[in-house]
Amino acid sequence: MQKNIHLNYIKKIQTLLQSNSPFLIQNYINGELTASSNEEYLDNFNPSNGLIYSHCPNSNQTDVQLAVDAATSACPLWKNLPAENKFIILNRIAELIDIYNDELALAESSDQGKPIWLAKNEIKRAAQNFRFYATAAMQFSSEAHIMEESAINYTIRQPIGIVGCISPWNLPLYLFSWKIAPALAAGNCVIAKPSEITPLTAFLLSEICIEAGLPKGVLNILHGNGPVTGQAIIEHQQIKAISFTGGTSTGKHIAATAAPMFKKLSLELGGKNPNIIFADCDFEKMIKTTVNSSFLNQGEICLCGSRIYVEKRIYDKFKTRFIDEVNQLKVGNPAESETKIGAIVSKQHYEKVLNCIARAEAEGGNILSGGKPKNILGLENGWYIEPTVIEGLQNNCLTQQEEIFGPVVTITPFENEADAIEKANESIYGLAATIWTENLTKAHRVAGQINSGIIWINCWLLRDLRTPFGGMKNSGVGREGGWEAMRFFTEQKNVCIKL
Ligand code: TXE
Repeated sequence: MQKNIHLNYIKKIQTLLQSNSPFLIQNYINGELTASSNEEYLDNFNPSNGLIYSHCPNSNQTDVQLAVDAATSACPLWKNLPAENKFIILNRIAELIDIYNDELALAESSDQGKPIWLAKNEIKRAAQNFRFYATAAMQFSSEAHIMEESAINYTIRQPIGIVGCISPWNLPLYLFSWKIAPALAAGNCVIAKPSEITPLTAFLLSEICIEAGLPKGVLNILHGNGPVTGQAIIEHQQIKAISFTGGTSTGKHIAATAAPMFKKLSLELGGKNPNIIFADCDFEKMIKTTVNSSFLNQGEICLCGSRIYVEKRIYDKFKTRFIDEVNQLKVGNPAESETKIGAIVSKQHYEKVLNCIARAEAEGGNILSGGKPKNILGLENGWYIEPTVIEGLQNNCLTQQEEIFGPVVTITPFENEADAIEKANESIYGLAATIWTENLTKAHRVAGQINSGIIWINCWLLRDLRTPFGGMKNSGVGREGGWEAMRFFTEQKNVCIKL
C-alpha cells in the first residue's frame, strides 16, 4: 500500500516538530478536523528540551455536545454496518498506523519523552490493537442456553450506543487505541479524549481515520484538560459508558460522577507492583528483565515492578549486580538509539518524582544509585532523572505504598515465601506482580496468593491481547482485553423461547 498524499500533518510531522512556531492541534468531530468552539488552547511541551511544540484545544461542553450530536447521527449506520465492513475499516486503520510507524513514533517520542526505538514498538502495538479488534468484530457472537423443559435462551449483545474513552500520557497511542478499537468493533460510536499532556498521536490518528474511510461521527476525538473536557464527557447524559485509564484519584472522581447516572465503568488505575525474586531463580534472566521492568519508559508504566523483594540469601549478590546494570543505563536524548531512559513527561511530573526521592531519603531510605536530575548536553531544559534505586525502607512507608510512576524502585529483603507474600500484599493496589523462581510448584502457589489482576512468572510485560487486563483493589474496576472489552462495550439482552 502506498503512503497517501492526503495525510497532511503526518507527512509533515518532522518539519512541524522542528519549526520554531508551535502548530495547532485540532479536534476531530463529525469526520472533520476543527478548532474548539471557544478557541482556547493549551501548551504542549516536548519533554526532551522543555520547549512548546504545539497548542491543543481546551474543548468545552459545547464541543462535547457537537461530538455527541455527530455520534448520535452516526450510530444507526455504524451499528448496522455488516461486521465485515467494520473489519475492513478497522484493519485499514491498523495498516495506516503501520505504514506511518516512523512518523507516529517521532511524534510520540517528541510529545512524551520516551526513546524513539521504544515509541516504534508501541506504535506497532497500537496497530495490533486495531487489527486484533477488527477480527473481533467478525468473531464476536451470542451465547445460547438450552433449557431442559423445552426452552431456549439466547443472549444478544448490542452496542451500548455512545461511549467515552479517556486515556493517559504514558503510552499515549497504545492506550488510546486499546479502548477505541474494541468500542468501535462492538458497534458503538465513541467520544474519546487523550491526555492533554500527550495529544499528538491521537490527533494524527484523526487523519488516519479520515483516510481509512471511517464514517463521519463514528469516532470523535476531543482535546483538552481533565477538569474541563474530561469532566464534560463523564457528565454527559447520552454517553452511557466510560472506559478510563489514569490516576487512582481521578478514577475515584469519575466513579463518583458516573455512578448516580448508572453509567457502565471500566477503570484501569495505578499500581505499586511487587517483583518477588526467590534465590532459586534464573539469576541472569531475572536481572536483565528486572532492569527493564523497573525502568522501561522511564518507569512510567502502571505495570512496572517498583517494589523489588529479594530473598535474603541472594540480597547482596542481587544488589551489587543490579546496581552495576542500572549504572550502565544511558539517560539521554530520546532520538539516540543507545538511550535507554528518555525524558520525564512533564515539568510537573518531573518535580513530583524528585519530591518522592527526597521523601524517600527523609523516610530513612538509602539511595544506592541515581537520585538526581540528569543534565543532558544540548538539552539542558529537558526533564531527565537518573534511574534511582533505594533500600532500607519499611514496607509501610509512603515511598513503598504510593505510586511514584517514575524511574525509581525500592529493594527490600525477605525471609521466606510467607514473608514475601505478606510484603507484596501490603498495598492498596493490586495491578500486577512478577515472581522469579525455577520451582514451578512454588511459583503457582505464590501466584495463587498474591492479590493482583496480572501475575508474570519468570517474565514481565509478556502480553497476549486475548487475556483479561486490569487490577484489584485501588488499581481499578473491570477488565479490558479480548472478549472482556467486547463484553464491556455491549449491553446484554436475554431472549427466552418456550418451544
Ligand atoms: O493522570 P490523570 P495525571 C498515575 C500516576 C500519575 C498520576 C497522576 O501515578 O502520577 O496518576 O497523573 C483525564 N474527568 N497514572 O494527573 O489526571 C486527563 O485529562 C475526566 C497512572 O496525569 O488521571 C487524562 O486524559 N477526565 C496511569 C486522564 O484523565 C479527567 C497513567 C488521565 O489523567 C478528569 C497515568 C476528570 N475530572 C497516570 N481529570 C496508569 N494507570 O497507567 C483528569 N482527566
